[in-house]
Amino acid sequence: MTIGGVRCLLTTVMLVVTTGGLWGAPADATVAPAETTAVSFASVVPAPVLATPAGGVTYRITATTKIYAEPGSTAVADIAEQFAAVLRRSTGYPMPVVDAPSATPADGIALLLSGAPTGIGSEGYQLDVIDVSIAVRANAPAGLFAGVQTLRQLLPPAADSATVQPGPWDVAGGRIIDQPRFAHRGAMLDVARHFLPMSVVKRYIDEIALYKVNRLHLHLSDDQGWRIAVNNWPDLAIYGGSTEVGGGAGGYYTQDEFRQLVAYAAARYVMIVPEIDMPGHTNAALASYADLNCDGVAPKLYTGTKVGFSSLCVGKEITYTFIDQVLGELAALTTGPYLHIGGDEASSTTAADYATFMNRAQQIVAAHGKTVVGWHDIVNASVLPSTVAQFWGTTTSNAAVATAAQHGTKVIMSPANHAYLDMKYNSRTRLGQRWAGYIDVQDAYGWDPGAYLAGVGETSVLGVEAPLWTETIETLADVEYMAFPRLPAIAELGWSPASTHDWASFQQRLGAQGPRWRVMGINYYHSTQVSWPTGS
Ligand code: TNX
Repeated sequence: MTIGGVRCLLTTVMLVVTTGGLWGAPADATVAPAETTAVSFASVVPAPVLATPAGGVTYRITATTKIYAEPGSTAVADIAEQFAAVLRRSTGYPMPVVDAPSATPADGIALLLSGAPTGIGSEGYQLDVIDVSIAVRANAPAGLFAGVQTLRQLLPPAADSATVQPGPWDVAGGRIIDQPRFAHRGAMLDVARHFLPMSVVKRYIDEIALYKVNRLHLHLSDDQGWRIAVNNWPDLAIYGGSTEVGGGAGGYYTQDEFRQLVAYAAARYVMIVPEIDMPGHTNAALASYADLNCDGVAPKLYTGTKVGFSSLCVGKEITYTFIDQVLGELAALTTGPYLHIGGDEASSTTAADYATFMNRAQQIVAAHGKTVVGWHDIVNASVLPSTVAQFWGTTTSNAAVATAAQHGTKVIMSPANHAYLDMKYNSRTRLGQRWAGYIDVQDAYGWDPGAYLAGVGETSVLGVEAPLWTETIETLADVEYMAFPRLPAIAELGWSPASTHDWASFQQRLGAQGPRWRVMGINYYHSTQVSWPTGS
């Protein structure tokens, strides 16, 4: 793929943006030249399977442009409305969403569930930009959503502004045919160490969806806090959720709020994977209910950052009543197939107790009709055939994980020294930790999920995930600073064919995202490894 430069259309015009709200840029931001220029067809992240620019062809969105949606599909109408909402804010145009006619529309932007190659599956899409129209075609709504994310990147970055901009709104012509390499392209937010409010989680969902990330794993409990209301065990949230690292006020999601998050994510083709970490990382639960402790004595709430000191009481029957009720309520709240039961760093649980506990916990998840995900330590128990192991190690070989993979266990790849968004970029990074090493963008990008862990080949890999642990992370700005630009690197490893892997190309394409992030008010880290356009 060749990387085209951007054409400067409005180099002399500086526009003042005054924005606020979800996508708001800082009030004093000015739109720099790079934000008002046409975007090269070859600056898409993640890299598409096949991109064929049509030189000299341009489609222009105008005040009369319509969005045509596949008739009879509320899912497609919803995708069209979301796209229209983005464009209405920045263009000021009405952008009506109407039913597509039976023949291919001769104008406007069409989102169609017909005419896509069958081989691209349910998340693939075909995007055709010609001088008079744009068509996104897919076999299922998820593919149309992915295609629209690509189309958003082909628009001038100012199209993501929260206030009306002058345009013009040109899209370079050509064809993209695209589909994901892996089914699981995840991000993880630890809302336990520091509680993150609904608004932050929603904004992060918006941001990850732009890069075709389709899973948000929420780490809902840990030693420092319990973040989801459980009707049968109300003190978990009320007391166990009442603090966080550093002793702040903490917080928790009500069940209604959690359902809202699940629906908000689903509308952006992101599946929520909730985690209740066990048998370790459970001080907040143990502090909330004395009966859960082997000695019947509740420990104090904990606001430090140590790991590995707590354990549920493996020998007590109430432990299993507890996890059955907690996981039962969580299963009912979650539309996706997965419940993550943690299982990492259980250093206060004996190996035998760990296996006993994790075996029973897996059966309980199965009884609630869900599939288990666990941190890769779970392979030390007897994994169910469907159990998914999430690798978080820092080595390229792990005998137990390889043996499990040979027996059919699927693995999510989150190697801490490449995929952990809470690691510092370098010694000068204020936020984050360094136990897995410094991770600048090239380290985040420089590995192959399908050939990384010895004995765990492409077909054993369900996908990738970028966890953001929050011992040092407190605000949306902190989350964004650590996730951008590394999250898009992990997203590309999950989506793009291995054959597109190329640092020189990637860092150029990543740089092209900078002006858009600036317009959107994303607080990203300006890594010196990336060529950011002037003004971003
Ligand atoms: C290890 S990795 C953890 C978390 C910490 C993280 C900090 C894993 C499964 N557990 O408990 O938050 O390191 O980087």
